[in-house]
Amino acid sequence: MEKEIYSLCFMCSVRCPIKVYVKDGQVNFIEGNQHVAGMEGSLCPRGSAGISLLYDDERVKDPMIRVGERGEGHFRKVSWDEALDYVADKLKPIIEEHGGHSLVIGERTQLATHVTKTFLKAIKSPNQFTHDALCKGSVNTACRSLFGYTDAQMGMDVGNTKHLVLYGRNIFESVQVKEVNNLMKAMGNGAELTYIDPRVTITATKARRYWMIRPGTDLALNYALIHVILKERLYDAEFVNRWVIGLSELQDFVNPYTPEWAEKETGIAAGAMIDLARRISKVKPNVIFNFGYRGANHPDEIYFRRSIMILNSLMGSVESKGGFFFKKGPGEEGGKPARKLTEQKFPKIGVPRFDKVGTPDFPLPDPNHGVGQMLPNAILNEDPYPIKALIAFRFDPLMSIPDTNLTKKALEKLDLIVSIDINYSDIAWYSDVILPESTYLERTDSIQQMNGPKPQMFLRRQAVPPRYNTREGAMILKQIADRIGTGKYFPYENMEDLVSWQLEGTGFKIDDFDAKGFVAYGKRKIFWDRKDGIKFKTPSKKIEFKSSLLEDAGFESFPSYEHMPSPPKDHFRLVVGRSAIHTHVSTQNNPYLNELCSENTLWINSKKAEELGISDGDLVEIASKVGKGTIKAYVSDLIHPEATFMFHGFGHESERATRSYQKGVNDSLLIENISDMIGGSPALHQTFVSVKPV
Ligand SMILES: Nc1nc2c(c(=O)[nH]1)N[C@H]1C(S)=C(S)[C@@H](COP(=O)(O)OP(=O)(O)OC[C@H]3O[C@@H](n4cnc5c(=O)[nH]c(N)nc54)[C@H](O)[C@@H]3O)O[C@H]1N2
Ligand SMILES: Nc1nc2c(c(=O)[nH]1)N[C@H]1C(S)=C(S)[C@@H](COP(=O)(O)OP(=O)(O)OC[C@H]3O[C@@H](n4cnc5c(=O)[nH]c(N)nc54)[C@H](O)[C@@H]3O)O[C@H]1N2
Ligand code: SF4
Ligand SMILES: [Mo]
Repeated sequence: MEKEIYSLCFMCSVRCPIKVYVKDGQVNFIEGNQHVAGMEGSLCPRGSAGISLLYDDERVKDPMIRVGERGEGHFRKVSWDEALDYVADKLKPIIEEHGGHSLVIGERTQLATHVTKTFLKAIKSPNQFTHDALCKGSVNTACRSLFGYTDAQMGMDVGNTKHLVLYGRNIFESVQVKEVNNLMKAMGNGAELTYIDPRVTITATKARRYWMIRPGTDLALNYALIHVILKERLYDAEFVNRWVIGLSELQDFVNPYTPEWAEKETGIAAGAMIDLARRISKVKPNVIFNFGYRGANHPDEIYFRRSIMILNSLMGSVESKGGFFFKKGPGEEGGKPARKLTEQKFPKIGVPRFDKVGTPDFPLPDPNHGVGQMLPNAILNEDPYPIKALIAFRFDPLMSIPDTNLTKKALEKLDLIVSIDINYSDIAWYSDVILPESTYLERTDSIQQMNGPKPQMFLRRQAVPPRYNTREGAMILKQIADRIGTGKYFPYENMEDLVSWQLEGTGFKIDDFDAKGFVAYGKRKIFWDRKDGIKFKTPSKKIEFKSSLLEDAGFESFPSYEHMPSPPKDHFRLVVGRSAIHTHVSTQNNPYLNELCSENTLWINSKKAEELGISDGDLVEIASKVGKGTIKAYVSDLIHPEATFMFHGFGHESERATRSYQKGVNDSLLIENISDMIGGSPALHQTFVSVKPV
């Protein structure tokens, strides 16, 4: 028997639309959904390795309860009832004695996020956090400070752009399939690519212009670009006059930041910056300065992300073809979005979040996501109150929060740690209870509301039944809620029920997704009128260069640039990033992907390596203030002498994941837990490390 099912990939959280081919109950092929523009049937290597995840016999097959000490890795296989009863019996007294807020749930934003939030709201806990701040918290805050929208509410029309500037946004390795295809289409039509990175990535090799910037100095570069654009009046005057507040303040501010000044800071020739400003302004407004995710990550990151979006605003590339746009929801077509469990009425929550987001101590990060890297110190200092339990749901705090030793010390204090995972991740290995989720090919999930130029809804559909004794996350949380007395907030018995409940009032039914894997509210692409129709959500209804969000909270809109120090002698600035073959910390044990890339190496500039007596392939010791490790050196001219680079996600400690166990080094062991305390991102590239031969 053969069948074809439209679904959503989850080898990473981009959730590309896919088509799954099933023969005699086995998945034998997965490809991109041909009906979705930009997918063109393609998948990235990780998406294609979904089959290898499904058939991996090292994933968690049954609910497990720890028997030895935490981290020893001794577990007892138990039934679902026993595991769920165990968790509920531990949680009930914790909630009674310390309040619902003593439970934190950390998750990667996902389709079940509305279920997680509901679980916590029902017990009066504000303490759900997502990966968002760890990934791009300051991008989110920067966008809200300028436009009143989060970055997630904005999109980029890459396929029609004429010039794309990327600050370490390594599109051809840190992949989103549609974006890669759209960029290739645009480049085929003559679009120009400018790429800036202290390291030569694959994206660098495809760019028309590549600058090996001194690490951490992108903000200086941007101030110089703004300087030239304003001085030479290269901006879109009509757009700026209509929509921008604070142009003259910006003009005064960037006056001292000349290209010659920036050359000294960045190492990029002044003439090259002037040339870029002139060239790009010729094709405005069909240009994009990409606000990115990672790249330069420092305590002043919010100002860097703001500078990128200020450049776009000066180019008028907001709500323009080949520029940025605001994602349009079903309301624009007279439709209704899928319902979420969070729309129910809940008891009032009377305490601040564990990370203090939304209080005067940490006013600006997005409270819908929180700031995960605050968790270790919140637990250790019992500030603002004691935290007793953690559920890690598709999130690994040991590898994804900087300073693993600190995180471990904090987790030791907890009375209960539960993981909802598919793999023996490091956090699963360290947990008291592991509740195994079915993989994305084995489960139906909540609706994906996809706003964009065309509002749509997508559905992840079960392609094959679970191979092992696993369940869907939304069912697992409901079954715990049933046991702690909050089951009434979960009005479903299975995933089809939940999806049907979500679709009520939208005019669509679950079967409507059969034909193409998605439903659309309308046919047209919606762009607002750039002259008069853009609905900015700032208090002034304009683009706020001079930001009320920042200034009302006591921060400056334009603080002076602070020089980025070079590392001390024999030290480097540690910078990290993703491999094209792996997803963060999730896929290192995947049989196919492990075969392609099983460990990380440490990139070191050839001249520096020679000074230190290090040759390519040598084992070296890398050490920071907070940790150290041993790793193979990759000696090359392709990296700036001040930087040393490694892929994130390696160096797993979980012995049950035998292919990834102790392969390479975990970057979180080395990186200090420092944050941008305005925007919310971790300053992942603020740590200096020493490197020496072993
Ligand atoms: N040191 C350091 N820290 C970082 C970064 C860095 O570069 N360096 N990058 C940051 C960024 S950009 C991000 S986005 C975050 C990502 O942080 P995470 O979300 O923690 O990373 P992932 O690898 O996406 O997923 C983590 C867990 O999800 C599990 N998982 C995968 N699929 C499923 C599933 O279907 N169901 C369930 N229940 N579990 C599943 C995996 O086994 C893994 O344990 O990390 C951030 N933290
Ligand atoms: N294959 C793959 N693709 C992914 C993911 C994945 O895990 N694997 N994850 C997805 C997610 S959640 C995210 S957030 C994105 C991340 O996508 P990107 O933001 O492209 O992230 P990274 O791979 O971390 O690449 C960061 C780059 O910044 C460079 N860099 C370091 N310091 C500086 C600096 O000071 N200035 C500049 N200009 N560059 C610097 C690094 O050398 C590195 O090449 O990728 C997404 N796509
Ligand atoms: S980018 Fe790759 S791994 Fe991520 S969802 Fe798309 S196909 Fe899957
Ligand atoms: Mo991310």
